[in-house]
Amino acid sequence: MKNVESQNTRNFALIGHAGDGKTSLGEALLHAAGVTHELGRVDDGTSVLNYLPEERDGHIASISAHIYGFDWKDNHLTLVDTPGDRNFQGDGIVALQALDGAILVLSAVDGVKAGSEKMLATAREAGCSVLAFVNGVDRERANFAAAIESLSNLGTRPVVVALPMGESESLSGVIDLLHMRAVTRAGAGDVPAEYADAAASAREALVEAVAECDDTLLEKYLEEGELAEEEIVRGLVASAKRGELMPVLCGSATTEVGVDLLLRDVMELLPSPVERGEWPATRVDGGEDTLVQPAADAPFSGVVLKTIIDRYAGTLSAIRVVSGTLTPDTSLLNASKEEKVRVAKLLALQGDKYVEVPEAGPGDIVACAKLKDTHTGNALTSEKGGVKLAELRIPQGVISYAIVAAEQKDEDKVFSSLHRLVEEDPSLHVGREATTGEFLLTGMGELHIRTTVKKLVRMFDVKIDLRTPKVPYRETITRAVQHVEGKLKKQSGGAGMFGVCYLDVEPMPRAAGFEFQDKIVGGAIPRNLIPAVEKGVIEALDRGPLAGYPIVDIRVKCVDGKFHSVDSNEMAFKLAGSFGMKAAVEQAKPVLLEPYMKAEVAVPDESVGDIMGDISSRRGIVQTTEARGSASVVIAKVPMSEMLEYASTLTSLTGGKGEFHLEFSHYDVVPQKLAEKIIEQSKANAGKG
Ligand SMILES: Nc1nc2c(ncn2[C@@H]2O[C@H](COP(=O)(O)OP(=O)(O)OP(=O)(O)O)[C@@H](O)[C@H]2O)c(=O)[nH]1
Ligand SMILES: [Mg+2]
Repeated sequence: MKNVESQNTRNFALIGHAGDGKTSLGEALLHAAGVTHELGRVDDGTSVLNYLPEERDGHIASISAHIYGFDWKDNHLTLVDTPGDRNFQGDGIVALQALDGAILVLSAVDGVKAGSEKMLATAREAGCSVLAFVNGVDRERANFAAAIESLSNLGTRPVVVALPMGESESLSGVIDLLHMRAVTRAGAGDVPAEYADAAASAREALVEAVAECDDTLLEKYLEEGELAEEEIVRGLVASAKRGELMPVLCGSATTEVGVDLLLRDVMELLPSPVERGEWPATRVDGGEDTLVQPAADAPFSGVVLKTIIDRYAGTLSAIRVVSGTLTPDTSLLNASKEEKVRVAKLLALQGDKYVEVPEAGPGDIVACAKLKDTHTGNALTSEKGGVKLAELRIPQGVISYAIVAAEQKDEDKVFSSLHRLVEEDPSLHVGREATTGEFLLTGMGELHIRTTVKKLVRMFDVKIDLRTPKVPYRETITRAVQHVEGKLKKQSGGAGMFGVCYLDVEPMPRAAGFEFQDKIVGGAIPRNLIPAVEKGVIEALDRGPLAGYPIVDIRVKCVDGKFHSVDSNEMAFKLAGSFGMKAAVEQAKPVLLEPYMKAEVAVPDESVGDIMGDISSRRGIVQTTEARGSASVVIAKVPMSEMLEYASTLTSLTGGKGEFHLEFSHYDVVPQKLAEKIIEQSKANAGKG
């Protein structure tokens, strides 16, 4: 890694829909920069970016964000190739927040497709400038104009900076509209006469768009009818940073058309860490808000954008340096954990290879091995004069499976191995659902979970079985009741126990949770024993009367009570609280609640009717349908219990052309008939257990 000025550093991600050619484009950029001698190809397993075994055999797709730092001329660039499939977007969403730019890769055949918006939205929130690259212009049925059109639904104005010369098999190069040159495999030259008109009008549209985003430039443009090259570039960089314009390039990753120009425009149009500017933080000493400048001589600060478990190197934390200069063998503070960590070597990341480097400055991305207790998203800083940057946001998993070790003897190993994988992939979560007692593996989708199971076998030689999880039902009350007695009286022989409380309960709105109010006046229950009543109430809420699920959305008021100066104690009032609560809920017409998911189902137009019909048959309510790129997206609220095995239904309804995404929406009352069944079932299970 060259020791370059921050001005000559670029950090960017490749984002976009699955299979549109992000990894291939990454390979083409590495080849164009002279980093790889042969063009790496995803299809024959020679890609240096898709290096995991899961990315190379059978189903070829990236399953993790991969980082590659490289030098080109006097510049240092780090590209992060992210997977397009929502199942695997977790660590890309985190990494993106630590970068300065993104290239949205889209297919020249179908344009922008549903599924790209999440990453695009993350890039924008993170303040990244976004370029678009229309890829696959060499493909049959490529349609550049339609692809540009599809970009205009993204809340920004696409502006073409590279025009394709030819389309499909006749694609021979691109025209660089910023410098009005034709770039082909033979090199750069004059724009051929046959493209002169098209190039001139595209250039005019470009200059006009730039001028319209800047009053000073607009004035000059209106007066002189043209802008200087330097002004166009400056205007374009600024409006792309604000998200007003999206510069669009094009070409083909696999035939390497338009890639040299892309490399140059990454340098020209994406911001350097210096242009990206300051980062908000708080001072470690004192805690005041501050802004961190990306200066090499400032105290060190950085964020962990990815964790890699390497078979030889151990756990590696990839760090984006925000300010200061990091050198080997130093101590740092993990500001998120308030713990000291020791940095040994600094490693530049080149896919699955690591190269030692002597230092890293603002904008550089380097990895350090074995930083104690340090996780993806954490903020690190120097021990003296340190600042705490905002931690990176970790996406929440949306689908859970119950897991059991395939062989009982492996039980401990299953959990320790899973925890290693969770370290590497922050969108995975392992936990126990208290109400059902099951261990749940939660991730971004079914494929994410199934791939994790395969990785467990490959990396740790342990097998787990996946089961459909039990639905986490809840219970609640539907009417208020007053003055319900909870009484404990034990006065026969030995020390007595005495406590009485009176409770009012009332329903609260959905998702309001639980509230306890102390309304005791005149010391009917001594102050110090009221928390015991609350404890008892909370314990009783744990198991509802219908089917043993937790009770939610309830307000409980302790309004009166009785006590005995000798026999009353904490235990007595806790039990009284618990008895009172049970009695009150029984009287307050309890009902069963079930979780609803927000489902987004993206399908070809012709399948929309089938999807809507199927969703209604699952007790779902379709809210809207909308067009996203070439797909139609059906948005609905559906009970979780009905969506546990939706993936196979969707495949059969759409011939494999559908995609769906679920996330928790809300709880609602289970219809009477169904509730009876669930209650019966739970009684039967309780009988068995
Ligand atoms: N003809 C043609 N094929 C391409 C081009 N770019 C990629 N491909 C092919 O498209 C397929 C998918 O390419 P990838 O580079 O793996 O796509 P990706 O966007 O990284 O996919 P995910 O990692 O799954 O999101 C491969 O078979 C590539 O060879 C292109 O410009 N032209
Ligand atoms: Mg890929």
